[in-house]
Amino acid sequence: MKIELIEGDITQLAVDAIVNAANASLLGGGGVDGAIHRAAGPALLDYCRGLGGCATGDAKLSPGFDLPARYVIHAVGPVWHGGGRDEAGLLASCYRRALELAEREGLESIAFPMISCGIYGYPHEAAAKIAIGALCEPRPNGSLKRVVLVAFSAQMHALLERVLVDASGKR
Ligand code: AR6
Repeated sequence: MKIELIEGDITQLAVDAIVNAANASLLGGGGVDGAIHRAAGPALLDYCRGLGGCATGDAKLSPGFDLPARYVIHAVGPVWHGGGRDEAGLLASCYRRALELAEREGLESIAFPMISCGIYGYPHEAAAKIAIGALCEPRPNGSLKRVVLVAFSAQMHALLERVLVDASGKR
């Protein structure tokens, strides 16, 4: 699977699902979570109240309501505590679980933000390697045809481009 890099606002993307960098309550917050709830409208929060939260490293699906995307997959990334609390395993798990949910629904396109790279403080280069590693894992017979990784700054876009080139050199 080829990963597509985009610099911009994930809430604007007309893909089957956008992934949210949520917290365990699934009741909204700042960063990309706040932007997704604003763009989706209040029905998203009402729906999320019924989901009963989500464990770190896991993900849950909701409709996209007023978003151009049909679904939101709410993934809960780890807070960075220095690396000794299985942050890397939990972060990779978010990407894998979101892909699994998308494929269970038969979705063809999905866009991810850089989970844990804002308020949760994950070091960007380490997170980029984990994200790209997880998104490049083979998924035989999966439905997804388009996997997009969204950078919210030119700096993040340049970092992702570099990590992606390094990763493809190793395959
Ligand atoms: N489109 C794409 N990427 C974005 C957007 C956007 N509109 N807005 C921010 N980013 P963060 P976290 C990038 O902080 O670190 C919330 O309060 C941002 O630049 O949104 O996983 C939740 O409720 C960064 O690279 O998520 C949790 O409590 C990346 O998205 C907590 O923050 C993730 O930054 C989760 O923290």
